[in-house]
Amino acid sequence: MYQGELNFDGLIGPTHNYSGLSEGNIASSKNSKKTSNPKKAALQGLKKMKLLIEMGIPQGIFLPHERPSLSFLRTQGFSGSDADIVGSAAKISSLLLNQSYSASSMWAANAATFSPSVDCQDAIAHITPANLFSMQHRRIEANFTYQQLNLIFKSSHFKIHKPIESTDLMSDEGAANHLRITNSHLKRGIHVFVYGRDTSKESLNFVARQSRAASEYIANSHKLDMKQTFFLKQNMKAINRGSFHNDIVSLATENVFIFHEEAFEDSKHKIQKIKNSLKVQENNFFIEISKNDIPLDILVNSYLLNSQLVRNSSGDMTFIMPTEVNNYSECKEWLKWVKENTPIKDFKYVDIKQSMMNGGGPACLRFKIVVNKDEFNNINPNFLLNPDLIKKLEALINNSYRDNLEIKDLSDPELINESYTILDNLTQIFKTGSIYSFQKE
Ligand code: SUG
Repeated sequence: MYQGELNFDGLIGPTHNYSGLSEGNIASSKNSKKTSNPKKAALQGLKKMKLLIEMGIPQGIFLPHERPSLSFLRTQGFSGSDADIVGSAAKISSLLLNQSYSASSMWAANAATFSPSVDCQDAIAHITPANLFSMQHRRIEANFTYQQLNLIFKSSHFKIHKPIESTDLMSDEGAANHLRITNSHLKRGIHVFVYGRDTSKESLNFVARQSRAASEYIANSHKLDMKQTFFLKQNMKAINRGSFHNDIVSLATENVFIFHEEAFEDSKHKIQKIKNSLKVQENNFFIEISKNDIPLDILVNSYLLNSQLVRNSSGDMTFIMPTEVNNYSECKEWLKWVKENTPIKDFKYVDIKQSMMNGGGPACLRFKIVVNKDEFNNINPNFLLNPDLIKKLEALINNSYRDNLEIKDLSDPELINESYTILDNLTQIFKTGSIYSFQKE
């Protein structure tokens, strides 16, 4: 019987590719049109999940979404057989075709926002799927995410909300812009929602994806205590330098909150307000990274803070970072200081380069929740990794995923069936019945 932190990672789907769809995401633009390796990507993701299990932290998994999304292409005016739809999209709009093929549901931190029952006034855990309004290729994730959350979390113990109705002013990117600080996972905590904009007009080079109104809507519908809930604005400089989500410049686990000096607007004042609201002051570690120690650009390029910080079995904390962090002496210097001065004593590095090349680090790949024993028992066990499931997934990935996918391959009609066959196999492994639309037709 388990209680505490539990992560759901998105299983990387067979159409993982680099088509440069995310403006403002530096890695996605830089690697646009490069050849991807879906097999390597999925195995790298799975290896990270196995690491968490080895550390005694149970690991959940989300299935990939149906890609290509022919229903999306149909809404864009394409019709006929599956091959006709892809064929005419390839001729008329490669952008729409690429959007329909994106494997972006792997970044589960953008799947939804979670509030643990201990913090909600109705004592039930709340989950709201993100509408991902800002990016067309991600907006099409919301409905399937909602369906999948309902398959995994029993309604007696978890309230799954519908995604917020998509409008420009209600744009929501999920847990990537939400932090929770608490003395221990199952004690009451405070919530920090980080938004990019509060009007539709901001003078930015890139879109500010999270709107304040959406964050407020979630805090209210999750029945959080507003005295323990804060709304912080992202610093425009951070967005302009490539921090398209806040989880690239700050993170929090239990009593440790790490943030860059330039992560938030009006930072000193806002952080002081959060500190003042904490009931037990002395046990908290508010760690500010100064721009002199690590400039914003290095923080964004290294993805140092897009890491998983977890309580380990010895009671200290383990920091699970992307291997890219090793390329930056500034990060290594700062990590030395961290080890000497904070509860973070153990460092682990994961190779998830295939995801990193699209701007997704360790923290992007997981949806973090906190459950008590009763709630843990009300999660569908078919979605929790175990040695047998790992073996089956590794076999499927090794036997059926491509190790080379170029953008031009997305117009190959063979890829439609190939992808759907893999998804069909996954539904058999996970015993879900028919959940994809191609299985229902
Ligand atoms: O939304 N990349 C994702 C990366 C998401 C990272 N998530 C967090 N920071 N939590 C995004 O920008 C790239 C897709 C492409 O270019 O094909 C992409 O969608």
